[in-house]
Amino acid sequence: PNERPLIRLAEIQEHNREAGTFWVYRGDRVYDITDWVPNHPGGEVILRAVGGSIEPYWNIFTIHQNRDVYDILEQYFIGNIDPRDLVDGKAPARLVDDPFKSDPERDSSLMVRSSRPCNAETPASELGTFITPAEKFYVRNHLWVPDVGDAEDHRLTIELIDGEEVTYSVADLRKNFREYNITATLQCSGNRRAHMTAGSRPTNGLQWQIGAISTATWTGVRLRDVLAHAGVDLNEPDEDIKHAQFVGAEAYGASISFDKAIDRHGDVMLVYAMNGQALPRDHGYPLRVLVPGHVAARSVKWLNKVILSGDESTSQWQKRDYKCFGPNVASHNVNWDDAPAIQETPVQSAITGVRQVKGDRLRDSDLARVYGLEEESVVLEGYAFAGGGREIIRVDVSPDNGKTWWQAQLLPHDKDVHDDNQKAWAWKQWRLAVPTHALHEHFCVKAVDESYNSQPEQFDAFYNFRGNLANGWHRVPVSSRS
Ligand code: MTE
Ligand code: MO
Repeated sequence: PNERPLIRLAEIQEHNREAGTFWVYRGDRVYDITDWVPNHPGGEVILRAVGGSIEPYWNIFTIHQNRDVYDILEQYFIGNIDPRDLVDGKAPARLVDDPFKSDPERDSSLMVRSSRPCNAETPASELGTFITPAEKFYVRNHLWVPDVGDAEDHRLTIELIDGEEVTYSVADLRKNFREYNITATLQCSGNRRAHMTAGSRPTNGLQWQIGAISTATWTGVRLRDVLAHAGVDLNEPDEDIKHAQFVGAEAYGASISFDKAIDRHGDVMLVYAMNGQALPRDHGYPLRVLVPGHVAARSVKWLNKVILSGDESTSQWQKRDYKCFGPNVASHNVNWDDAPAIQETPVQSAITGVRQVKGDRLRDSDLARVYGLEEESVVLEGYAFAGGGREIIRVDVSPDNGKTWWQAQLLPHDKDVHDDNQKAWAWKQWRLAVPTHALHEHFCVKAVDESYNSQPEQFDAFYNFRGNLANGWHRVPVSSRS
């Protein structure tokens, strides 16, 4: 028997974020979620949905499409929508306030994979320089760019394990802590996903080519220094602290191990500048955490909270999306809790340019001296990178689809940017000239890091349905030279 009342849409709309009680609907069912709001793991972003349908938001925050979440919602059921307000049995989709309307303008040379949210890769022509100009740096936004107003008004809150909070402005960070510059590469876990799809089977996610990776010099203060100031004993920290969670202003969140957060050689930073300029809005203005050597998903932008905790971040980007499973696992049979979140990343490399060079131009070049080349050659260029601060020690290139291999020349830039104690947080640029007669069918590249890790030849054996960490040999047809 349906003893619950029928509720008009207009009444639901009155229980919006200005009201004292918050209602939402899903299908034709209405819920009073007032008591749930303070417990919502994603925080206050839930208030965007109140007074209307929850569904447009669950299509963005897909972690909610899950039995446990449906069950929580059902506890707050208060009635059904009056059939007079239904069209074909459903409430009309309401117009949601456009959260993307204050997104910044972007450089037109970026290769856009999706525009709302903005996901755009660095063009190959810009991947050949060691430092990526900020406006060419790839953009990976899961949601909108939050409008945080002035840097002066922004606050970073550190929540300690006992729940106590300490708050800093960006000016406090600049004034009270030693400033550092770190040159570090950020790589999205989906970089080269399109190659996994092409080399094996379809994968879920943005089909990035080789440009979801870029390098910048970041300026800021060390997270460990700020944590010490906030009251954490770095020598004998509380045993209960296992993770440092990061919360972004638009609702994105992720976490890293507490060990990495306070590692003297981990170089985790709170950064406010990129390549000597204020952080651009797309890259986290006014404050971002930089977690060098980890997948870029952990370098949370628009940072407003650090939580020291016994638990990982509860966000979908920690608990779900950024994990790898065996080739037999698919979205219908995955158990997300079976795999750890991706943190440090494996070895990666790519060919970013292929140029035909005539012998006379080559004769006096350093390449000719290294390789003794006089005849017509093809010059290949690219990048190589490994996570965990592991240095790239070698890049091998094959001009004949993997039969014979040549060693590329590693360009020396990064020697200038880090002192001897610092780990290798930045990619290496490499170059190789190959005589035209040696070419056959496909060029391939693979790199080797200081632990002698390298890259798999094919994609099938490590295919994962989310297409993460796609680092099979990068192959380019010999015919692509220009
Ligand atoms: N931080 C917030 N707040 N929101 C986001 O969507 N995306 C993450 C990470 N930090 C993201 C975020 C992911 S998956 C990547 S790859 C990097 O930011 C991208 O950083 P970039 O846009 O500066 O290149
Ligand atoms: Mo990413």
